[in-house]
Amino acid sequence: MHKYLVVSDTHGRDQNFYDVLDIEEPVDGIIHCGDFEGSEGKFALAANCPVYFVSGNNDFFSSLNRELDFELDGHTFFVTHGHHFLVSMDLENIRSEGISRGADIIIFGHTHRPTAKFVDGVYLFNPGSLSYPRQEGRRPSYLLLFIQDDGTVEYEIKFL
Ligand SMILES: [Mn+2]
Repeated sequence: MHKYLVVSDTHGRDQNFYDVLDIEEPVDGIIHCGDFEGSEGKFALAANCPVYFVSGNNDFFSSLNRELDFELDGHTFFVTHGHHFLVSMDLENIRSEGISRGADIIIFGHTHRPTAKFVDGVYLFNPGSLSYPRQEGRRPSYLLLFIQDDGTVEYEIKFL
């Protein structure tokens, strides 16, 4: 079983990221869906595992990719911040883009609201924001992704 930490939208307010690392390590990978505002290098250094980081709409000078496609544990991932796919409106654009890339796990941020959906064989995950949550109750949120040895996906949205 592999455990992945999924976070987003830290916006330069970084302590919650380090707190979550303390709580959740060891993890097999960290996915950050963008809007670091300058902390991506520090986060990569703090991680003791592979990192999958993309830039967000507030990462103006970042050299990170805006999108990542990769394979992990028999699944095809598509990770992007989401603003180019208007994820604040609905998830159809990002879903169809991910499917066209062969992804079955699509991960994004930007809305600062945690989401987890599984529709027609495709997962859509948004960990929410660790720094500026906007959902009801406004607790900083993140997502854990567990992939079993047989490929089974499990997940948990957690709050600080
Ligand atoms: Mn943001």
